[in-house]
Amino acid sequence: MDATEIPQRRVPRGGARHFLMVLSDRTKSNGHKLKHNKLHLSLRKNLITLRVAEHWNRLPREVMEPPSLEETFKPHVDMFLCHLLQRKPVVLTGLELGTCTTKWTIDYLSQAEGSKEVKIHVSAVPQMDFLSKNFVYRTLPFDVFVQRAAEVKHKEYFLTEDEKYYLRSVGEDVRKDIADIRKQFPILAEDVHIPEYFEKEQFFSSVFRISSAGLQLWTHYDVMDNFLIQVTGRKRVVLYSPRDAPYLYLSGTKSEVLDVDNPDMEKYPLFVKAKRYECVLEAGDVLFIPALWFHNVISEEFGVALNVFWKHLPPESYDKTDTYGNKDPMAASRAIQILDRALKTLEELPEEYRDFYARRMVLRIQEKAYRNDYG
Ligand SMILES: O=C(O)CCC(=O)C(=O)O
Repeated sequence: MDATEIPQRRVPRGGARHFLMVLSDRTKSNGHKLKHNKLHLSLRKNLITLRVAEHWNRLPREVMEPPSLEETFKPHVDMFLCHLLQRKPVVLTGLELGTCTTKWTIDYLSQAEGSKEVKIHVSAVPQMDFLSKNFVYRTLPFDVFVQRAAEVKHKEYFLTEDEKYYLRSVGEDVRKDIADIRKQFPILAEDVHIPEYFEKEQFFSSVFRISSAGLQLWTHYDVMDNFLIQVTGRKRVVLYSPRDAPYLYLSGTKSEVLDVDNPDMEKYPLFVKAKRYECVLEAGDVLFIPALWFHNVISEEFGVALNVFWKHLPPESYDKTDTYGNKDPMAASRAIQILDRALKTLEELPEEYRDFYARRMVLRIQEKAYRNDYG
């Protein structure tokens, strides 16, 4: 495929221009081409519209008119492919997701999967913090959990009468098994049609998520591509590019900055430099979150979501012990270990020399490993 510029008239005005991009020659020659063509064919079977996560201080986004004719369809598919290949988040609306979007009421969910036990997060505060672990894990029958997550004040509770609940489904054995809604929630799985925008062999996990209104999930990245399918309830997602990692005060895959709306600027002065992208997912919307993009999620309403991770790197790149899709690829972990050894070696030098050679090493890393085409 030749380098293709998205036609200007197809792109929403305002913030969306931020994502306007060109498929470069680099993607043409790196082995994505074949996949892209195959993907293009399977995409054409589906009708999608696109909205683009926009920079927070830009104009309100515009929703594109749903394409109804074949001739208006191709640019939308191309636009999605651009986001996929250029590793940019995008909101897809109007996808065929199955009967879940109409069926999944609180009563239906409770009846469908009954009283099987689920391990959940329970938090006395709306902002859950994985690093300080300000929440507890508890087990409840699924139907009881759903009722509790849907209510604001509880008669029965673990911590406080207005505690919040969150389910992130896991495999049978958390250390070995991967979350797959077809295995853990087989009845509900029947109601979902997962968008077929990747090859079957690339599938990694389908994670069922149910959240109380108001609950906020810490900012983190995952190492695989991901569709966040918002089945019911409204959810706000704030995203940051992997390039802004230096401003996010990372601890592993998570950011220390919990309150992205009112950050402590004394503690996190560089956070202001991170460019914030934001979208609000309505029921039936699907957000494509590319691997390594940081995301912070707040459920504005009680909501049910499914997120589907797939491997876009060769399968051997991933850590085989990773059941969550958030362990760094093998080569990245090895490189970080080597860096740690190099830093240990620098300690053999007096401070003046250590500082000088550390700076030279940074320059070398920048020169050899940084992209210069980051859009
Ligand atoms: O929607 C949520 O509750 C969290 C989503 C998330 O973290 C993800 O899609 O990786």
